[in-house]
Amino acid sequence: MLTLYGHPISSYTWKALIALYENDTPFEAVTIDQDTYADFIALWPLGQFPALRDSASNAFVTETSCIIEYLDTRYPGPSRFIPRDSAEALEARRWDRVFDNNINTMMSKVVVDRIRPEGSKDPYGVEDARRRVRAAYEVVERQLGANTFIVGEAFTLADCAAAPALWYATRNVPLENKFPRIAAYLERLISRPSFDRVLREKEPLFHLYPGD
Ligand SMILES: N[C@@H](CCC(=O)N[C@@H](CS)C(=O)NCC(=O)O)C(=O)O
Repeated sequence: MLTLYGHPISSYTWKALIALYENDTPFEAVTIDQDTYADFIALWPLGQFPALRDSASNAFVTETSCIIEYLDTRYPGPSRFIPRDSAEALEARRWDRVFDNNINTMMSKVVVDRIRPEGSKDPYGVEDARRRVRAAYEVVERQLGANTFIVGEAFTLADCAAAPALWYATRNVPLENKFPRIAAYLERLISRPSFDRVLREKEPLFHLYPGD
């Protein structure tokens, strides 16, 4: 049995959920909250989520990119997240890093700053994070070209990363009509059944998200 430890409004949890939903992979979800946090820290002292436990192999996998590769290897389904061609696989892994490092994590800096106590806010760090997200929009817009998904016509690991990263980032660092390919790509991701399911399930909890 697979167990996913995560949180319903966490962007990285969404990334792993998209991969699980793509192939209808059975799993149970454990929400990390005040009641479960101590148990989770005992399992994974770094405290970052999501994490995947597989009781069949006794594996405990962290880092969403590794969780998705694990699913692709151990629980393959119709959606293959790592392309078979090694050059295409490299591109999928590369764009996965761009969405995580330059958009998702930067966007989190902008959002987390809103709930920091007065006196510990970091306006310089927030402005730098916004600048990095805008720079990433430039490269993603260029990369998309006529592609349906970020590395071509197939939905890959990198699109699992892109969906929550762009969904949250565009609410915090708007596209301002400058990135029409990203806007259209995000619409394609939103209409993908796996991501549509994540959004419909989590919508009742969106009010927990620290908005402007
Ligand atoms: N590189 C990690 C990032 C995971 C991450 O930053 N998760 C956030 C939740 S969306 C988190 O754990 N935040 C709490 C913390 O960093 O302590 C991954 O891909 O899994």
